[in-house]
Amino acid sequence: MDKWMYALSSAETAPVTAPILLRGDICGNIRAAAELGYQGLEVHMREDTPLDYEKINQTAAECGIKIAAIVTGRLNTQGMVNLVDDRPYITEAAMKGLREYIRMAAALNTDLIIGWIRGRIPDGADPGVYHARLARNLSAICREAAEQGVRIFTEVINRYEVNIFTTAKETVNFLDQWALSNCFVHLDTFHMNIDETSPLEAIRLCGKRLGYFHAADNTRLYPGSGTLNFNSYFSVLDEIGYEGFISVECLPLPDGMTAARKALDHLRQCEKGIGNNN
Ligand code: LER
Ligand code: MN
Repeated sequence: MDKWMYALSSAETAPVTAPILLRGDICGNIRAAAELGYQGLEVHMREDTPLDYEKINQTAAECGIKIAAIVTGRLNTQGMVNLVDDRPYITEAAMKGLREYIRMAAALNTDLIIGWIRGRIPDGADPGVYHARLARNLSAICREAAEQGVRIFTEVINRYEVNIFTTAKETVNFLDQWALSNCFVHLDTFHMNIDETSPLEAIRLCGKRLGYFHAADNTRLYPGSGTLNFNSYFSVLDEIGYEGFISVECLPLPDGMTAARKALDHLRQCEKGIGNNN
């Protein structure tokens, strides 16, 4: 029996450059995830995707799979909206989209990931203005999500992709300062390896606020392909009593199925070695 539930990233369609392992419809991906030995499926999709909730929930129950989380990034990359924009109609559209995602997550009994949809602070602008705007919008989203039993996970992403929440410390301080109680930190080993002085201390700093965890190796290939020490990550996750998913979000190379298999083999081995490699 695994200590954590393992999930893998999926989307109906995605370019090969995206860290998505399974492509195709959700029910097919649920079956593929189960056959590969995973317990969860992370779904990257638009907020207006038509879904047959009954069929998805039934397929998931039959396969012993849980939808690990819904990722909202496409509302930003395709929908071109965000939570800190200077134009109110842009932030309002982002809020409207996130409310659709909350309804989806509630219907699939899962949680929501907020990453790129946060938006960027314009070069040279006063960060305080954008932080306050983000806090106000995130606070409303967190409250509305909580009313529907959905948690918000905000992902710490490297500085080349975002400029709000690039380290665990910045994120934890923000959640504390604005008392965002239904918002949890989401760490990603690939991003941590770029921007955290000590990834292990970053995990410790999050403690009980850690809600979700992405696993990829240093070049974003599957865990076990590179230099990251997943034994030590797992030892610290165990130390803080982490109970969320370990979700493999890596490049589909040499192909998605092979990467998914190699990732799970490696992570299970590392889980067995907890405490031996700190
Ligand atoms: C999403 O989880 C992520 O890590 C970002 O880099 C977007 O791919
Ligand atoms: Mn990630």
